[in-house]
Amino acid sequence: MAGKLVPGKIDGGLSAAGLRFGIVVSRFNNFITDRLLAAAVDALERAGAAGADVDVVHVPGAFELPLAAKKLALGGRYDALVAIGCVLRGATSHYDYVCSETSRGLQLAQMDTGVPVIFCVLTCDTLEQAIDRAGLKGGNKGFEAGLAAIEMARLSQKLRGHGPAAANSGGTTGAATGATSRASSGAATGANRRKK
Ligand code: INI
Repeated sequence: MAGKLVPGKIDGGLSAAGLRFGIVVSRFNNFITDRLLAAAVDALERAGAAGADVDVVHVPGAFELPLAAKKLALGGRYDALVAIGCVLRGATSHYDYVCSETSRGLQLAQMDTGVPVIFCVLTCDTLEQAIDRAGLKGGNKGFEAGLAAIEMARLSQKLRGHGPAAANSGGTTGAATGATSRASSGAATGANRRKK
């Protein structure tokens, strides 16, 4: 019998149809962030997202991304968010503060709200490194971020049925709850479920 156990597999798909996305993008270094944004939108569109279901919000710099992302997440409209920025190292320690607070704030935004926030903030020593990651040598991190947003949105829909609250709510066992959740189509979006 040992070795016959096949674990249940839970993962997010890559269909964006019916999902809602918010993209927060910084104007600072917009030569780079515009390219990341275009690629993120391209990824969502190719995966089936509708134009009316994707909103883009601009902020001054990377440091402002977390607050805007958290406000969008709290609004309950979006299944996932993408935060886009580009921080380039300068001669002072300013870079370190902007990088650490931006990443920390974006992580807090998703952990506090439960809405996935994809980290698409380039932190580079040189402009050349950033250009490479915004469509040249290193591919485009914006496209990767768009795909990550779709996957995390879908995964979040599935995991909603796997938490302690779900296991305790219907008097069913965790396993039964999980099986029900796995069998569901996932058609109802997170945004719809969160609506009061
Ligand atoms: N913001 C960026 O997005 N990238 C940078 O490289 C950057 N640098 O180097 O200063 C930057 N600074 C601005 C910062 O994000 C805030 O907008 C500003 O401090 C106002 O709060």
